[in-house]
Amino acid sequence: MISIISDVHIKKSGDDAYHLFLSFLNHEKVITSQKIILLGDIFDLLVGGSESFYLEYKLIFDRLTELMDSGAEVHYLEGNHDFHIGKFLKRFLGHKNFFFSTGFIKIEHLDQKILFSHGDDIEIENPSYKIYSKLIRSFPIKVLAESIVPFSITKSVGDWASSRSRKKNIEKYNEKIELIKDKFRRSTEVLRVQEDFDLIVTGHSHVKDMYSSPNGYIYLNNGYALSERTFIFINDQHQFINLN
Ligand SMILES: [Mn+2]
Repeated sequence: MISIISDVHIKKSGDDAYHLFLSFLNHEKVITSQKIILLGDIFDLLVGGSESFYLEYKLIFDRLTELMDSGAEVHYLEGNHDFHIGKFLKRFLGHKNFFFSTGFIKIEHLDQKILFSHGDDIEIENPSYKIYSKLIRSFPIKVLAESIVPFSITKSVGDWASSRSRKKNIEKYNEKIELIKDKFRRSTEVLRVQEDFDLIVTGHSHVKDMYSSPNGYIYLNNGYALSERTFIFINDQHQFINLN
């Protein structure tokens, strides 16, 4: 059994998103899952990571550790709001059951090939985003984010950048939802030419979807967790599960 959530966008300890994420980590289906996939943009912090970040979200990191101690694998795929935190997560979640990835991953489950991607790395027709993403992930910025700049500064840079990004998102999501939905479906079709999978799960678009491709695979997207209040659960079937 696999439980997946993305696009929670926790901005600070104690906010609605924070509580939603904790209720996910305490859900009986998540507790009994062998794999828990955190599919990017769990945190709305753009860059960096430090001890202050750990202390602010201690309850979350302790809960993740408990789940891993009980045998669950936790896979963290970085999103476009929470990248550069790999080194930090490995330090604080340094656990044999913790796996971090900057790109998509493939998992075999009950004879099904499942591909998990945050979604920004497979999105077609977004050249300006690709340039921005490449720049922001470049080596000097990574070094700054991970080691030199203190938490308070990375946090305000992160706040500034994510408020800019939100503004862009409003423009972006003012396009018809159906256009976004269609674009992400087509993105999975394009990826399918190179990659083999029976099921593909992404986030990032903030548009919930369950789509059966004529090419013989299924695409799932949980949407924006805070408004959908669901997560994806996969056993021999796949479904959206409500969070309270
Ligand atoms: Mn995203």
